[in-house]
Amino acid sequence: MFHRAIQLGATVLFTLGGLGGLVHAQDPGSLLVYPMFDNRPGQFTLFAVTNATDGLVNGQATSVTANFVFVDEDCSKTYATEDLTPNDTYSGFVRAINETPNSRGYFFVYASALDDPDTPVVSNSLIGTVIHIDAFNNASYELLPTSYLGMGEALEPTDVNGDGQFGLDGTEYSMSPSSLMFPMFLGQSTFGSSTELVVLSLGATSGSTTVIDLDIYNDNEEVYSAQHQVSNCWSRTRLNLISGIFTAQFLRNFTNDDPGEFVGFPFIEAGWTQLHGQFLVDANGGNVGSPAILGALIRRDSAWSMRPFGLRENPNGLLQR
Ligand SMILES: [Ca+2]
Repeated sequence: MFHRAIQLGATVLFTLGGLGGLVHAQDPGSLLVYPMFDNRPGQFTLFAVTNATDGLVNGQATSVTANFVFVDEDCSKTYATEDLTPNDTYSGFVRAINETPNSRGYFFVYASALDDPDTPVVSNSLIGTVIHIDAFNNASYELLPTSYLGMGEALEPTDVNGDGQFGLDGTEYSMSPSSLMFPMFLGQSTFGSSTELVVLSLGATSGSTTVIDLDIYNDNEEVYSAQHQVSNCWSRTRLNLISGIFTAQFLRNFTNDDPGEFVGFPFIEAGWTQLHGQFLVDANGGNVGSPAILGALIRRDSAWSMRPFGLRENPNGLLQR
């Protein structure tokens, strides 16, 4: 039996900018970036992608091909496709369509013209989710993808500059968040965190290093700085290995924390954190400032996950097939 997945607060991503300044729940998109899959023994990732279209574009039904690109943590890739008629849903175990053993990382799904993966198109109708089952820790939790809007009219090709890459720059697809804001973390054990940070470095390639700045706040507005490095494309790291600032011992004994909080159980320490991609260096020494990152927090043993808030202000995102 598995615990019920509990999504704390941050399951709804609010977006600003490029959308007339309206604040609303995440829109269906033409490109969904899912934060994690895991094919290791005892790990089971269930996916879903749904073509939630109203069905009519210029009087024609909008069937598209959903193209899966699985990006392993070492940046190697595995591909799968499935045609989606209007209002079709496609779901199952990741390992049924990506048989690479022990592979883990992130994946994305983009809409293309029917049976033509080389022609990504605008079809802002894709919605999806992942449910991950961790049989080792008797846990399961949901991880929602980040939705990117295709820019332009329905079924128009999105690769405006013809470079074969997905520009998350506001001209091909909507932009990425400029920073990731997790509204809460709980103070971690000094001897081994139960909570892990997942980071996706969207522009990374094999051999690259992404340097991420963290602002870590206690529960009383005090802020501390830390840095985290992601090798290759994806990482999942225990918080206490990123910085001792995340530990309950540090927050309780070495900061001016609020003694009345955590409300109802002040022995627990809490804070919040904000991440920003500082730079990315690729294997050839190329350097990108403010690289686009996405992420999630996963608390392994008590089975919850948290996705960040963020404002759509980073035009540096690039995904490669
Ligand atoms: Ca492009």
